[in-house]
Amino acid sequence: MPQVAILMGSQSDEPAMEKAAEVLEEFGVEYDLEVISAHRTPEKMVEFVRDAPGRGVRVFICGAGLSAALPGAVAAHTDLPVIGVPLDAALDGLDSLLSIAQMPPGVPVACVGVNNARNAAYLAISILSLHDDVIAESWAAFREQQRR
Ligand code: RP5
Repeated sequence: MPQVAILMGSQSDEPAMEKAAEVLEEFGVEYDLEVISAHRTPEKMVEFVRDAPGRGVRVFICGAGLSAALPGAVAAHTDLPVIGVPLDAALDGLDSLLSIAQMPPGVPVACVGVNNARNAAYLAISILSLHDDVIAESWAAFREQQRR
């Protein structure tokens, strides 16, 4: 069962967002990976987000460039944690960074650095580790390795 859903606004985002998938694979965490756009396929987005918890999804990772509405739009349709990855499609990604970070109070999106899909996956793993002893052990070992 996928515990994480990796969504991206366009096929052109895939090279950057595959990094999140690589990290999840390293930790043995199953994931869905879908191209879904808040602007181009809004109905598909709502359907996917509403069905995701029933399939086991506990955390969303959403990457988008330009106006980068996807993470916020996903957060509008779920109570689960949403991690946004601003992607550099223009303006060095500053447009996406501000769009994703500046959510209204009460509809939070955790925003990682520009193109930093790896950190989004690490954050998802740290969230999952709160209720999964196997993931918690791998996460602690990884952090310890970083310290050494
Ligand atoms: C955003 O527009 C996507 O997330 C992508 O980063 C950017 C460009 O999309 P394409 O024109 O390459 O499909 O919605």
